[in-house]
Amino acid sequence: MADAGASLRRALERITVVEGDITTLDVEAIVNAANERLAPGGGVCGAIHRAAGPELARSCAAIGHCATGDAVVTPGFGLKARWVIHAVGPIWHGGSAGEDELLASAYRRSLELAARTGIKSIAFPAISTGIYGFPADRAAAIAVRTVAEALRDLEIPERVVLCCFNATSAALHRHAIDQLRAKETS
Ligand code: AR6
Repeated sequence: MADAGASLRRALERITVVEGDITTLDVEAIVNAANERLAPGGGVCGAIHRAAGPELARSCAAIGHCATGDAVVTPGFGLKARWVIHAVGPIWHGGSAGEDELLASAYRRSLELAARTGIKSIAFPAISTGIYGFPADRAAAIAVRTVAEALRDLEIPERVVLCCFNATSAALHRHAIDQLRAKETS
């Protein structure tokens, strides 16, 4: 068990939390908090589509659909990032409809797809915590644990940025990292 704790702590060192606009980050891929139809929407999705340009919507339309908890990849077009991974998180229905597992799956599938695509650095927004209404503290704990556990098994991405849109969200993610590190050290 000591080895498992040490490898999770090493994985946590590959995760950084930043506060800002994900469309401006200098990473190979950014993750979009998408919907199942892969249609341009509001929130971070709207910002990503605006920054990437209309080719992104055409590329999404050609793929057509992505199930909740899953992810697909397109080029980044006008973005600094070469790739966009479109991950569909769950809509919050109170917590008894498998939301936790579906949110974890959206993060895990994004990282697996990134690894298959050869992506070394990737940034995530706080999936589902805006328009989809997932409680931010609960989502931060799931995001941190899922990313750390997935990185334990993946050589790439080497670096994962959790890009938070405000100070409260950044504090929740930093707290979740501290909690997990403390748990794995004790
Ligand atoms: N950079 C980083 N984070 C951002 C940005 C940005 N530019 N803009 C917003 N956020 P949301 P969801 C944060 O609502 O809850 C769309 O219409 C935001 O503060 O973007 O998964 C899609 O098409 C929040 O913390 O995504 C779907 O239909 C987080 O990003 C639906 O909304 C996620 O908020 C998805 O809803």
